[in-house]
Amino acid sequence: MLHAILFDVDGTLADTERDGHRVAFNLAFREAGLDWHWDIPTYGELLTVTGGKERIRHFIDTHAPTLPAVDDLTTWIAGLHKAKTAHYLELLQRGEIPLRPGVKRLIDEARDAGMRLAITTTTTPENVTGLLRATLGDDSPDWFEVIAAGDIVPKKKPAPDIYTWTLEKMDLAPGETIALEDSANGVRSACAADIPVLVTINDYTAGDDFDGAIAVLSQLGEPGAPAETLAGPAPDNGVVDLHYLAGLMDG
Ligand code: XBP
Ligand code: MG
Repeated sequence: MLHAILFDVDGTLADTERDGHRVAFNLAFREAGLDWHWDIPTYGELLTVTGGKERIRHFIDTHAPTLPAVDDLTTWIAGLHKAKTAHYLELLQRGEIPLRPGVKRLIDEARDAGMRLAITTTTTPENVTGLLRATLGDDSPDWFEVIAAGDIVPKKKPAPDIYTWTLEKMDLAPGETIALEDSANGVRSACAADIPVLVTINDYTAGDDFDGAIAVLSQLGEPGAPAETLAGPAPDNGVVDLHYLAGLMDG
């Protein structure tokens, strides 16, 4: 029986990565006087590492970019990442990042039905509330019983920790929930927590391995603009709704 929907954020609620996070990272690099630039394909490769601070460190380790003399790399990365978050929040406030098709419709339907909602993401908490406020209104963060985000758990996706943390907070069993994800790391994280997972792909994740997901769709779909089903059961008329999600749970 489905009691709660657990939403990933980046790539799932909105296409935040290419025109949001990536742009914000580059603005922070320039501001810090670094000659680093993450173009679209490079950022796609870096996305295999979740978490912005972890991604910067991975870039340093793998690309050996010019680095200023710093006392403590961890502290320096944290400062650079803080500047990136400020730029990202500005992009959100300018309304530059819309929700993906079907997201608002499904959230509205779920709220009307009294379904419990949560956010389960590796991104920084302010980024979640910023996106929700900019797209769904000031009170929308309160619609989510739990916003599990960022460094709340030490191990980010693909580790199961953020999902198990959410289940504990909500006092739910994995089989009473469904996760909505967009990436292989997200699917691995949800599956490792035994949570059924539905995937909506995007340009960066279309080639990912979604082994373990119950269904893979192009998007959640809207009446008249159906989602394409890439694996698993197809929703009626290409529109993901509560009836479809409940059916996925029944197998
Ligand atoms: C999202 C992430 C995040 C964002 C950047 O993954 O990996 O790191 O790219 O956000 P998911 P921060 O969609 O699986 O949650 O810079 O705030 O980490
Ligand atoms: Mg994601």
